[in-house]
Amino acid sequence: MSPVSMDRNRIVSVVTVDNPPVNALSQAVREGLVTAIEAAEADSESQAIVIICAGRTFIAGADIKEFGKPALEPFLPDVVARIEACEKPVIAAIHGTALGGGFEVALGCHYRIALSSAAIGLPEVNLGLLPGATGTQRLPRLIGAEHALDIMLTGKPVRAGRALEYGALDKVVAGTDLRAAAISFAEDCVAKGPRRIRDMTVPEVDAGLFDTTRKKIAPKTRGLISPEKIIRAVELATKTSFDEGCADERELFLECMASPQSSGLRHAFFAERSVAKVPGLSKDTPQRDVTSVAVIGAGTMGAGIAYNSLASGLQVTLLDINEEGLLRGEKTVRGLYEGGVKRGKVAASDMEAGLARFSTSQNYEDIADVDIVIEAVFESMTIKKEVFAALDKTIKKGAVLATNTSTLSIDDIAASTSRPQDVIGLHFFSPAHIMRLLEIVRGKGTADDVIATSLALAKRLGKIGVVVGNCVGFVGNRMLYSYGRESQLLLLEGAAPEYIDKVLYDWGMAMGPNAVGDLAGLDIGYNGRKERVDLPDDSRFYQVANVLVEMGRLGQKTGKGTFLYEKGSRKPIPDPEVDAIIEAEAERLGVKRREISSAEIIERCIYGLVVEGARILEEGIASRSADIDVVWMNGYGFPRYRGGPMHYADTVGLDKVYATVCEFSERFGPMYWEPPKLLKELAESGKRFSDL
Ligand code: T1G
Repeated sequence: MSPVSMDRNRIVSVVTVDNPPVNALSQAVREGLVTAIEAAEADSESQAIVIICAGRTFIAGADIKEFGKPALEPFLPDVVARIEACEKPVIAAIHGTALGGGFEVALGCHYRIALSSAAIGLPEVNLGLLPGATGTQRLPRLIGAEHALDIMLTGKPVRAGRALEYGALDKVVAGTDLRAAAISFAEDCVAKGPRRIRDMTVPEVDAGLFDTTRKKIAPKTRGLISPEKIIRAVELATKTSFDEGCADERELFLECMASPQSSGLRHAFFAERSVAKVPGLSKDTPQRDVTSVAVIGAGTMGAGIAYNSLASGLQVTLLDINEEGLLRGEKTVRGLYEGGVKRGKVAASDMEAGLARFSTSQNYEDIADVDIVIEAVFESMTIKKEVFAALDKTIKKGAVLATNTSTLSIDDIAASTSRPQDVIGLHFFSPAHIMRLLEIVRGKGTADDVIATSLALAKRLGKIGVVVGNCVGFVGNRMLYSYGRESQLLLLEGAAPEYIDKVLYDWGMAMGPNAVGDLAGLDIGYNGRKERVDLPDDSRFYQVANVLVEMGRLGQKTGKGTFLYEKGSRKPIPDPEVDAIIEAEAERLGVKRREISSAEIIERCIYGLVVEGARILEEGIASRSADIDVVWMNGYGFPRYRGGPMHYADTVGLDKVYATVCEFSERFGPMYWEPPKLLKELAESGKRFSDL
């Protein structure tokens, strides 16, 4: 049965697309649209055509699931052209989000009407692509090159009101009966007849616009290829005929589609949606109601979690037994709200409403009735056990008891309560109100409905919740130890801190490992290592960081760590004193120093992640390699266009990765580089992590 149907209401044919969940432009939808337009054109009773969608949104784009497979006719640009060529006026009736190819279909229509709650957008750049169904040629003709470039380069949706101002929409209606409004609008369009964007020319642009735009976006689009191609396509729209411009766009689009970057970004898109489907957890698992939260510990993390929960509409109590600490935490929450209002990100009314739901306390009796507790006290097992024992005595039965620990065992913490089924890890990443990743760590006894409740809470907090198993460091930090271990060893072996950071930054990491350490504070890792029961028997392990911490060089917060920092500046400055410290440590440890290539730095740090990721999969700590990718792209600044460490390894080819890991095992010893069995098996069978 075609996902496209048509009926007629007096002189207006209504074409309805119904292809849940988002009316993506699958082959059947594309074919159905052409068939419907041709039928309406042939219907002598019909004088105008409306294209509308069932479900929650207008067409949200091409069907990304079809990408990477042989393209099937009718191709989308041809569908759009066929709609535009129609002799009768065609009206796009938009609700929800008309995105990508969906908005390009609307641009092929002669007029566009939308609900005031709707939005339009061309987010292809987020997938490493560009609008490939003539959007780069039509939108500049309709609204001018400047706004068109902004919409395509940010990839952000534009709300209906603003789109109307730009001229991207012809009419915006309030209320919800879009069909009736569209039919009536279509009747008004009969006299006007078709208005084709292809017949327009791009309004005059300032000659410097394109180069100014290139300079403006360069810092953010580091390494990405599609933004430049978008600018090129729009530039051509101002210089060539519509058909020539469309031919150029097609070429540029196919170059993007074939790029590893687009493959990485498309993988990221689906991976971030698949994490919510936890193997073995039915999607109908009941959730516990969560309307009130208590956050224990008013430090940076606790205050960030409290603010994030308030901004998500929850009732929040921030609790700390230390009065001064509690006052500081309360001040931080208020400051985050005020900052948001000042930057125009938060409405003053939302701040008032949030603060009205906010309270502080110094005793557990006040939080006895909350639905969930999130503990964010000092990273010490002793303290956490005390807190959970106290919670067990006072918090109502059925409440979720969550810990924000970044590495400690959930099972050990749960053991200090009489209700391990209610205990779970909710590992937020600093700053807690900004970082999208939330590691949801299930203990041996954690109940399914507590996991389901945590996944729903993650979505409500605007986070990507990834369910992981309980081990030292869970998924993210466990892999960070391997990444950091290699970067620390490379220091001893002769690579300067600024060289390691530059190589990995240029490769795509958001920051180099040494700058990250100084930002977070070298003492965090140092104290974490003290709590670890699984440290390798290797005197070189993080030795440089240990020496720096013991000298009081903690990083930015003390003005120096691995790098120096001038007062008020975050810019890392290489410090010859640190070079001398590293050389002395290398000498003491008997480490021979040498010239180290950038390729070796990348392979040792990135394959260090991949090897640990493979072990994590073998142990079932993560259920899918895509989950590991989501963790590292959203918690550790791994470049999205490389799709995460496991997807990256798949694109390199596991046979090549395996061969390098074997070589490293020879050169540096099996302690760290013993190839995981899983990697060997996949490499030898020509498979990928994503095949698991
Ligand atoms: N293709 C296939 N599946 C899609 C899809 C798409 N375009 N968009 C969403 N889905 C699936 C998604 O995987 C999930 O599936 C379900 O729909 C709900 O999505 C030629 C080349 C529309 C704002 O980039 O931004 O057009 O997990 O969880 O939070 O120029 O989905 O349920 O099985 O995100 O309500 C351009 C991508 C494509 C829009 C809805 N369009 N989608 O958000 O739901 S390229 C996009 C979104 C293109 C043309 C080019 C969001 C949403 P499942 P969801 P949501």
